[in-house]
Order: sequence, then structure tokens, then C-alpha cells
Amino acid sequence: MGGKFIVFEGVEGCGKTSQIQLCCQWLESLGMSVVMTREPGGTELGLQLRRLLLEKAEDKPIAEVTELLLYAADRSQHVEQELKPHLAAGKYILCDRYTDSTIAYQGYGRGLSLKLIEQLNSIATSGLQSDLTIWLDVDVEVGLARKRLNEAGLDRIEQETIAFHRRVQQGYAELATSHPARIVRIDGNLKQEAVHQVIQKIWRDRFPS
Ligand code: Z5A
Repeated sequence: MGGKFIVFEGVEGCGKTSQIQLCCQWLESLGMSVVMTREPGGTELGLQLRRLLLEKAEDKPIAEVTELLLYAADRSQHVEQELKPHLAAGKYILCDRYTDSTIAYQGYGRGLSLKLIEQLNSIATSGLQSDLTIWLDVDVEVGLARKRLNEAGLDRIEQETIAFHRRVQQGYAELATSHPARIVRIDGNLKQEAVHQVIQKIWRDRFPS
């Protein structure tokens, strides 16, 4: 495949979406062809799954394994319909969340089997891994405070306890330790422009051409 697949990860409010936009503007200014996408919700089917996954439905809770399977279904469709064709066409893909989110949220956060999640990730991606994953490491309280400041209400997952979000954060820390070549940690507590400058430097080191 000719393109590059770059994933942005982190806890709520870490700044992924803002950094993907800044990165896209920067790469396009250099004449590159860039695709921005996200999980869940990178396809039409995925948008419907995203709504089911994130809407607040206190009276109809989603079972944990059902939630896991819905994220896997979203990913499988995304890989086949969007990621593989764009990579084959030589595009640079900036993706908001991917397989590490499932390990961090459903594995470390919910406590589901990491082995089962690895198997599902492998099926859903048919082995497609990112060329680079940027983990924006922000303090859980800082990230949640950013979201509370800017949005009317928190979604189903954001409403989880602080302990849940700390386990998710721990998941990212352990993933970064286990995959040092693929995952790069950036201090997400820095100002937006400072984070963007670090991303530019990492990009130039990784993809010099
Ligand atoms: N999920 C899962 O459980 N399992 C899975 O496999 C997958 C996902 C794929 C949807 O994700 C949910 O799905 C997510 C995990 C779960 N949990 N929740 N909720 P999402 O990525 O769509 O939603 P999110 O995590 O809440 O991200 P977000 O809303 O897109 O936020 P963000 O990308 O991290 O940050 P942002 O939008 O760029 O910034 C948030 C605010 O902070 C905004 O007002 C910015 O202006 C501000 N901001 C950003 N950067 C800074 C800095 N550096 N300083 C100060 N303020 C900043």
C-alpha cells in the first residue's frame, strides 16, 4: 500500500480532533493529499453505530460484550470501505482512534479479556496496523474539564467514573511501553500550538520524504 496511516489516541479531551485538523492543514499546505476519518463513525454504517454507542440511554444499557462487538463491526466496515482503498491510492490518513482505543476502553476500562480484544481487532482490521500512533497524554481531570467547559452534556462513555478513565489512561501507558516503535507519546497538557509543533517534528523524523 502506498499511503501512510496515522492514528491519534488518548482519553477524552486530550485534543485529538484539534490536532488532526491542524495536522491536516499543515500537510495540505505542503501539497499532500490527506484524508481525515474517525472511529466510531468513519462510514455511513459507522455513523449509525456511533449514535447507538454514544447516546445516553440510562433505561437501556448496552451490555459490555455487545459494545465491544459494535466497535469491532464499525472498524471492520471502516477498514474495508475507507482505510484500505485510501492507502492503496497513496493517501495520508489521519484517523481519530483505532484499535488501541478498544484495548484501553473495553480492555483496561471495562475489564474485558485483552486476548479476546486482540482477536477481534485482528479480525476487524485483517492485520492493518497504523504506521504511527500519536498518543496525546493528558491528565484525566484536565481532559474531562476541557470537555465540560465546551459542551452541553457528556456522552455515555464520558459519564463513566474517574476510576474508569484512569484505567483507560493506564491502558494507553502500557500500550506505549509495549509498542515503542509504533506509539509515540506527546504531552497533551501543553498548549495546542506547542503540541502541533511536536507533531510536526515527529512527522519529519518519521517520514523524511
Ligand atoms: N471508544 C471506545 O470505547 N472504544 C473504541 O474502540 C473506540 C472508541 C474506537 C468516542 O470517541 C468515544 O468512543 C470515546 C471512546 C469510545 N469515549 N467517549 N466519550 P471520540 O473520539 O469521538 O470522543 P472523545 O474522546 O470524547 O474525543 P473528542 O470529543 O473528539 O475530544 P478530543 O478529540 O480528545 O479533543 P478536542 O475535541 O480536540 O478538544 C476538546 C476541547 O479541548 C476543545 O474545546 C478544544 O478546544 C480543547 N483543547 C484541545 N487541545 C487543547 C489544549 N492543548 N489546551 C487546551 N484546550 C485544548
